[in-house]
Amino acid sequence: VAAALFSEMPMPDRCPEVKYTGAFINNDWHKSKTGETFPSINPTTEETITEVESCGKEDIDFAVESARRAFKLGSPWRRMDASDRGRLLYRLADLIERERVYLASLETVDNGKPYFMSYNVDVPLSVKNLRYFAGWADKNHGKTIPMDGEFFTYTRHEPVGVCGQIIPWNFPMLMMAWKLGPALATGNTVVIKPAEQTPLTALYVAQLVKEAGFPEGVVNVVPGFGQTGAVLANHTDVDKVAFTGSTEVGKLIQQASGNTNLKRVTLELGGKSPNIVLDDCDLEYAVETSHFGLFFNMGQCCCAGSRTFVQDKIYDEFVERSVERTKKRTIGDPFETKTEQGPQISEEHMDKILSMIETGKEQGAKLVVGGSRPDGIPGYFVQPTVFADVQDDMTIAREEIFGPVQQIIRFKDLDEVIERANNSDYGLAAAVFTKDIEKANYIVDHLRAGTVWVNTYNVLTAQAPFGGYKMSGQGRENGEYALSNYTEVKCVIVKLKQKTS
Ligand code: TXE
Repeated sequence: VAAALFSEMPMPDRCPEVKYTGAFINNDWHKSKTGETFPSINPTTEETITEVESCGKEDIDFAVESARRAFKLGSPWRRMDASDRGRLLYRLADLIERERVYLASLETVDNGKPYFMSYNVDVPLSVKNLRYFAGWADKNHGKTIPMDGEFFTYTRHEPVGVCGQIIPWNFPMLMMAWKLGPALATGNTVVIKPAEQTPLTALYVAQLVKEAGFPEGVVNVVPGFGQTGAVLANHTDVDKVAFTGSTEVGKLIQQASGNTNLKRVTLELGGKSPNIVLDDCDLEYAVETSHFGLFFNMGQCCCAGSRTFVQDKIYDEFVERSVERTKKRTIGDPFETKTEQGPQISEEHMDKILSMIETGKEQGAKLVVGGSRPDGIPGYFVQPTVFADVQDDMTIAREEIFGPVQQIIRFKDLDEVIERANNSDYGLAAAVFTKDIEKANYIVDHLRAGTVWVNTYNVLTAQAPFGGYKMSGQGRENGEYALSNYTEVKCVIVKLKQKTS
């Protein structure tokens, strides 16, 4: 498959011109009222790509006012047929597809992820997500209810209102699509704050929103730091906040809601996902898929399989083969098609990963490959790293590293591994590798995680729900389940003279 994709992939634009760096409010570009800018840095070269407007409270107020106006009863957006909302989303998807090479190139420059992935994963999955939710726009209907008494009762699925959407840097475009799709399909208006590390594709997509024909104020994109997100989370005229990011900030978002207007909150937070490899698995496949499950996107995935539990009998061979595979992992210029791993998102994040590696060594885990920055190249790179003999209570087995660092942990039997896998504050994803369907079902049923993969990993599509148990979040994104995060249910009860069955 990879070879086929390579041959069809057009050449990237290694220096994509950056066209939009302002705040997109009311379908227009604005300078920040703070008068400040911040640099967006290319993590491969450590150079500044461009300066971006750094928005503050006044800018958020302006964006929220615009979104509120667009949501007013009688506005073009509120009067629009649901099928036309869908049509606009389809058009936005088409425009993103038209700009596929440019957007994939810009994502790679701003984020550092391999162009092969931006082009074949991030951009097409964003397009598919918007198309999936476009299809829902005129299908998310209420019910009529056979209520006791002389009444005609029905429900309406109404939009929640003005939605603040705060997104991270690991999949900048895709996270924007995950947020925009269900919100717009169900008739909300949005104010999006992209991550400060990766604002550029979100700003370009904002211009495409305008070109697609969305009315003024329906989508607003406001670049800025965490404090700007905090203003949105605390804003009393925002009806809902959807957040993807750290568990630490997720708690602040929840508190902000409680301290202000009890706005609706959905959260997609961190994870420490168990990947359980049984001794009857297809070993070669399990090694390769577990490698992918951890190292994909430089390990910067909330659902990364960052606790690889391997059964006793195959443990040593699994470690040996994982080390061999990891040594072959190609790292370097993300525009080279052979590159599997680009740089981490920032210097700060690289330092955090390196310090976690030190903690792993200090606490007695066995470093079997990698462990430092590669020599002789600029950029925030971390060598692909594997730890063996990891114990459950070690920091590297408990806390999210969010980097290319695999922890391989030994276990003996099923009940033991289930208990250890569930012994975590997180519950985002999990996986099991086995040829025995009974064992697979048993493990699946006992794991406390929002997604469980069987003999696969990192399979995420627009149609299937995604979200966390426990401290990994609240609510579900994607699939039909996402719609309820963006709708209020209104129950209408009409007095009848006489009911008829
Ligand atoms: O996340 P933050 P950071 C995890 C991962 C990573 C760690 C820290 O473990 O190492 O979080 O990453 C905005 N109010 N994930 O510091 O700070 C911020 O501007 C409102 C998991 O980058 O949570 C950005 O837009 N918003 C994850 C977004 O929140 C605030 C993806 C995420 O940043 C804010 C990223 C505040 N007080 C990191 N402070 C996943 N679940 O996929 C920051 N922000």
